[in-house]
Order: sequence, then structure tokens, then C-alpha cells
Amino acid sequence: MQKNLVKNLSEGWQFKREGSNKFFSAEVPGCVHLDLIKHGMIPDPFFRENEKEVQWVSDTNWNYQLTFSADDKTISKKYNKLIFYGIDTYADIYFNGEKIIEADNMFHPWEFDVSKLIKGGQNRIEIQFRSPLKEVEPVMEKLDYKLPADNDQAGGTSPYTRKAPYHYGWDWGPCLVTSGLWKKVELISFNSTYVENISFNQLRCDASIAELAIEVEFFSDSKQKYHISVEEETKNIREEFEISALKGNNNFFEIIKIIKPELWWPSGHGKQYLYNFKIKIHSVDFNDAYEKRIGIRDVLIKRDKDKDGESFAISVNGKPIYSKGANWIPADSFTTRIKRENYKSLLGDAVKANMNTLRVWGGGIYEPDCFYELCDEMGIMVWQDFMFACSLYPADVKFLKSVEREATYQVKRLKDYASIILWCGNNEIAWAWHNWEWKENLPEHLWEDYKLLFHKTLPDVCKKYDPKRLYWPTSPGHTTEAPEEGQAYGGGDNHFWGVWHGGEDFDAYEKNVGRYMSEYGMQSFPELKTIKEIAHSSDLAINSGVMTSHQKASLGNKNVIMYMEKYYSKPINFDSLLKISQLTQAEAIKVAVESHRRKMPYCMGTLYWQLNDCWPGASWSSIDYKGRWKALHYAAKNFFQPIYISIKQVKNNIEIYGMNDINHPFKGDLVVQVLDFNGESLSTLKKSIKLKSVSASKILTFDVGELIDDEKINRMLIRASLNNKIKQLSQNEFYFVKPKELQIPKPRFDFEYKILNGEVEIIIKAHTFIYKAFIICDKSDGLFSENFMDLIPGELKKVKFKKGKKSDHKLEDLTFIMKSYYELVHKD
Ligand code: BMA
Repeated sequence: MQKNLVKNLSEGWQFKREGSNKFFSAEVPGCVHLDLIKHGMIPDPFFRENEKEVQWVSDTNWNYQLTFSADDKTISKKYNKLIFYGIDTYADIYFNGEKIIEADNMFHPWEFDVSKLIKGGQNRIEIQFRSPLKEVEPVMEKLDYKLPADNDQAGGTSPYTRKAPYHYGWDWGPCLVTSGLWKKVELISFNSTYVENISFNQLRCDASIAELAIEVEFFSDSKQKYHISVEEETKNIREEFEISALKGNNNFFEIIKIIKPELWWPSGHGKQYLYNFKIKIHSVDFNDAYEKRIGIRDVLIKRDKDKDGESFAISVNGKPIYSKGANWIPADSFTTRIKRENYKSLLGDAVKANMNTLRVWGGGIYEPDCFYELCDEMGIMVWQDFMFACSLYPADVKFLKSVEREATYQVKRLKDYASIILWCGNNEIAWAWHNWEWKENLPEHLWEDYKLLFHKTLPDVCKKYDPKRLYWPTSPGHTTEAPEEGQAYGGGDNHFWGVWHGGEDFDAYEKNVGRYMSEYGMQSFPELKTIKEIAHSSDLAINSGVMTSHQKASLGNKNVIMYMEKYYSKPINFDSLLKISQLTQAEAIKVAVESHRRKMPYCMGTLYWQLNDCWPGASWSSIDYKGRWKALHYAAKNFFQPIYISIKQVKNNIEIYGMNDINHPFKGDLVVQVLDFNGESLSTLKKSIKLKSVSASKILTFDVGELIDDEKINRMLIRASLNNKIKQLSQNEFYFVKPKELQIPKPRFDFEYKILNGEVEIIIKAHTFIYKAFIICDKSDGLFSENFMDLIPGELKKVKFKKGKKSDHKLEDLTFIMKSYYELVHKD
């Protein structure tokens, strides 16, 4: 009885430019850019304006090779399967001189049985990568139309190639069109059996019973009997099966029932219980064990007709879940640099900011398993796009076959993750067809091609392998049929870009609330530290070459400044400008999210654009490329709280809203104070309140007509809080005028800090009103329990600081200072 031999072939690779004689060592998984950087053959493309210097890499053909030795044990096996888990992208692969693979899709593995070619001693794999740009150019030249690809900064070839769209550039990322082996390579040698896939379909699941259909796809070299056992130790589950397999491919299928299953819940709604199944398979000449970790839960997107249209509400285990979070893009231009700890830290930051959902957006990559494993562990629900965004695509037989193979692989790989709540065909393509003048300017058959891809190929795959999950053809979308208009409010999901792309004021968010807001955003600049890591001090100016080359959006820095100036006073220097851009962004998204949450349960989800960055540049992210939280991420931690209070002005009335995301009612006390900047109370209201489960309600309305005269209006605020018997759960501030119109006094405060239980505790005592006070640690990265706070005279605030994992400074060596908006706009 034996296990299959698995030989890792990721070590010992070499690469060279096609036509050159000299090979250099290469890393697999990796890509040619990273190999060139390692050998000092290209500069770091993220540094200053180096991106331009390295464009030739994408126009070039590259050769990779590996020589490895096969021992007797390996070559004696009947089958030798060589598997490339990810080839980026156009490559011919030779094994001992014979061509075995012609690859053209980076999103599924490529394999070949090399049994007839492998020999004892040295074997050689040679790979010829062809430039993805040069490959497509001749195809494009033959056509009398151009497939739209507005974000593509490499000549518009991207729609023809099944490769991460953002590699070609996006409005937040550089153009770095990679080539290489971006996943591991293995040689699997065996005589009798090869297990292709094990999956668990959740047929039925509720608190009383779960029915799991376990499916094992395997190859058997002969007709023989197998024993399969499925065990879960902690829950004492053990099932055994005897089966007779045929020679060739087999499909074993059995249903396992679990009485009173322990359910998996999204973050904030319960535990993320995960069952650890061990599947043992053996026969007379085969014996192996596999592991599968499963969260048992029932997930569904409720789309019920109602007076406003059709709902779009996530329900988990029969409970409605308000979905809060952001859009996820690949966390690096070079994906193999993203390690499990990077994913852990970013996903952890999402949960820290009270998010429970991320949308894996369609212009990036299908993320690796560790991403979804972590989402399962942390309770992050994943809206999973297929990798198609903002372009039209070919629909010839070859292309559709390639997509079908890609989708089949990805659906089978990912469907067992509890975290994935739906499949979505693409990002913004139907919207673009109807509303971005594509329909008017492009051949009509491209819409037929669209339908083949997103209304036939992809849904067919989903139906076949994962029939219980919703397949949603496009985002924004309002129907599962091919839509006749771009976006419709009242059903489905919406992207609202009137603010930023449309130049509208923040209050436009309030008027554009759909049933699920899956995109809206405001740009800002990264932290100064992050910029300094890629720039010289002479570059630290908004119009410098470096700052403009790290801004990829068409409306660019001008739009950031336009929004800053609309709401805030002029920053005194570059550093202040960066901070004010972040304050502007935080405020915009706060306004948006509050408008969405106030409309619960009409609106049951809100995901801002975008959580993270793939390089250090200006973007819509709340966490910059180096993992540093912008003001928005601190704001998100607050405005995504499960019990939340929001203040809105309607003419002379102030309306206070309470939101409760939790599945049971909330009883507590509301305190509302109208204050002037001297700390003088102009009015105080207290009230016991009740919030129904998963709801938003207006809990108080009062007239401020008499209080808001011209003289005072620039020097007053409303502060409201919701408290239960033990503590304050939410606090919010409201101002009657824009920040630039506020008459903010020069801040006076006491500031001290001490080390307490491995963290730093910072104590601030405000003597004046302070608007957007923020604490900075001089040497070390780390997280503050809160930041960018408004303080009223006499207020005492305690903030905790936790040092970042990468910092090797001692806590006692760190110094902290506090600044506020006032110092960003006043020189004295
Ligand atoms: C949305 C996204 C991205 C883009 C962002 C900002 O439409 O889907 O394509 O980066 O807007 O423009």
C-alpha cells in the first residue's frame, strides 16, 4: 500500500531573455519582473518613475528552464503527471525536448503525463514565454473594431488574454505585464490511483440537520475495491464506505448527515465554527489521507419582490445579515509577493474595522486558497467576481472553451469555502455597454458575445458544479437576464460614482441608495511614510513627476484637490495635503455609508471602493500599499459598528437614527448634546430607546431653528451617543457647516502616554474644542484604537497603540505626538 510520490519542482529554475546565452537563477512561484529585480537587471518599478523604465520587459520573450533528477522510484511508476498550477501566460513547454503544453490562460493549471518522456537521472523542462502584448497585436490588427479596455495602459491587448486585467494598468495601479510561473510546479508519480478532487456540497443545512454530499473524483488504473472513510474527530463523526471502482475516472458520491450541526456565522453574528474532515482512501495498492475544512451554513441572497422593487439581502442560516465592507483588489502588482501573513494582516484589518464582507473584484486574480481559508476563519463573506472587468471579450470557440476550463477549475476549487456567498460574472460590463457609449460605437455582435460569455458559459459552469449559490451576471446588476439598461435602482446592486467621477457633492450619496451598494469611492493619498519610501525629498510635491506618475486615474490629482478644496481649507504643506486628502475621503465615505445604513432594510449592503492597494500610489483605498491605515480605515471602524448612531439635518430639524445590525433588539439610552466650541451646552436631550433587530429607525427629531443663527453656526456641533447599561456603543458628531467654514480655536490639550500591558496608553485631555485630532508615532508602524477624533473642551480620551509586527523598536523608545486639523491649515 502506498502514497503517491509528490516531487516539488519549484526549486532550481533559471531564466534568460530569449536570444541571450546566459541563464540566471529564477524563483518559482514568481515572475520575470521579480527575477530581474533580484539580479539588479531592472530597478524597483515602484520607486520614483521606474515603471516607465521597465516596460520593455513586457515586450520581450523569456525562457525558463529546470533540470531535475528523477530517481528509480519515480521512473518506475506507471504514471508521472507534471502539473503547473499557474502559467502566466503564453508559453510553450518542452519536456526533454518534446513539446507538451501550449499555455494561454493563467487562471487554471496545466498538466501533462510525462511517463513516456521521463528518464532516470537528469530531465529538463524548458519554457518559452511569449510577450503577451506581441502575441495579441496581430490579432487586433485584423479587426476593424477595438474591444474597449479603458484601463489598459499597454495598447489595449488585455481583453484577448486570460490574464489578470490589472497587470495592464488600472486607474489605481501601474502597468506591469508579467510573465512567469506564478504557482508551484509538481511531479506526481503513481501506479494505481490519483485523487483529482474532493468536495463537500451542502445540500441542506439548518440548526437541526446538515446534509453534506461528499464527492471524490479519482482515477483508478484498474477495476478494484476502495475503502473510503470520512472522519471528524472533535465532533465524533465517522462514516465508512466500500466501493467498487472501474478502470479509469470514477466519481464516488455519498451523503453524510450531521444532526444539530454547529453552524458557521459571519463576523459579528456568531462563531466561525469549522469542521476538520479527514478523508482516508485505500485499496490493495493505494493508501492516502486528505483534509478538508468546512464551515456549515446556509447562505442565500434573498431577492423578494416588494413595494420598492426587489430585495437583495444576504441571509445566513435564515438570519438577515447587513453586509458591510469594501472591494478587494490584488494586494501587489506581483502577486507572488503576497504571503499568507500579508493576507492575514489585511483581512484582519477588515474585521477590525467591523467589516463582514469583501468583494473580490473582477479585474484582479482568483485569490489563492489561503485568502479564502482566512475569510472562513475570520467570518468575512466573499462576493466573488469572475476575472472580467470594464472590457468586452472575444467569444470564439477557443476563447469560450478556455474560459469554461478556467471557471470549472475555479468553481470546483472555491465552492467549499463557507465564506463565498455568490458568483458574479463581471465588473461593470453591462453598465458600460448601455451607459458608456459602447452600444453606440461598437458592433452589435459584441453584445451577443457578451451574452454567450456571461449568460451561457459562466452560468452553465456554476449550475453544474455549484447550483445552490447565486450566479449574478454583472455588478452593478438588477436581473439575471441580459439587462436592457445599465443600472437600475430598486433591485440588485449598484455602483454610484456621481461623487468622484461625476464631480457631485457628498450629499448626492443620500439620493442614490440602492438595495446593495457594491461600489462608491473617493481618492486620497497614502501616508507620508509610504511616499517617502518610493520618492526622494525633492519629489514631495503634488505636481512632481513622481507624484503624478503614481496617480493613474484620469481625473487625477486635480479631482482630489477639487474635493479637498470644496470642504476643507488650504493645507499648509505637502504632508498636510496628504492628511487632508485622507480626511476628505473619510468624510465622503462616512456620508455614503450612513445614507446606506439609514435605509436598512431597503438597503442591505454597502461596500466602498476599495480596501487595499497593489502599489504605493494615490487611490480610493483605506489601507495603503504598506498596510498603513488611512483616516478612512479608522472612520470605517466607527461607521461600521453594529450598533450605530447617525445624525442628519433636514431643514431646521435634526433627525437622529439608530442602526442595529444584530439579530436581537437593542435597548439603551440616547444622549444628544448641542454644544458650542467653548463646551457650553445649548441643549441636551436624553431618551431610552429600542432598536428592532436588523433595522434602522429614526429615534429622535428636534427643531434647531432657534439655535442655528449665523453667528453661532460655525462654532457649534451636535454630539450624540448610544449607550447600554455598561458602556457607550456609538458616538457621532455633526456640524452644520463644512469643515472649512468652522471657526476652530487653536487647540490646547494635555498629552501623556505610558506603557500598559504591552501596549501604549495615550491620555489626552482637551482644554479646547479639537477637530480631527490624530496621534502619530515617530518610529514605528502600528494601530491606534481610534484616531482622527473630535474632542470637546474638558474631554478626557484614552487611546491605545499596538506596535506593528514588523517593527523592532522597543515600546519605551517610541515617542508620540498629537496634531489636529487646525495644524494642517494654520502656519502659526
Ligand atoms: C470602479 C471599479 C474599478 C475602478 C474604480 C475607480 O468602477 O470597478 O474599475 O478602479 O471604479 O474608478
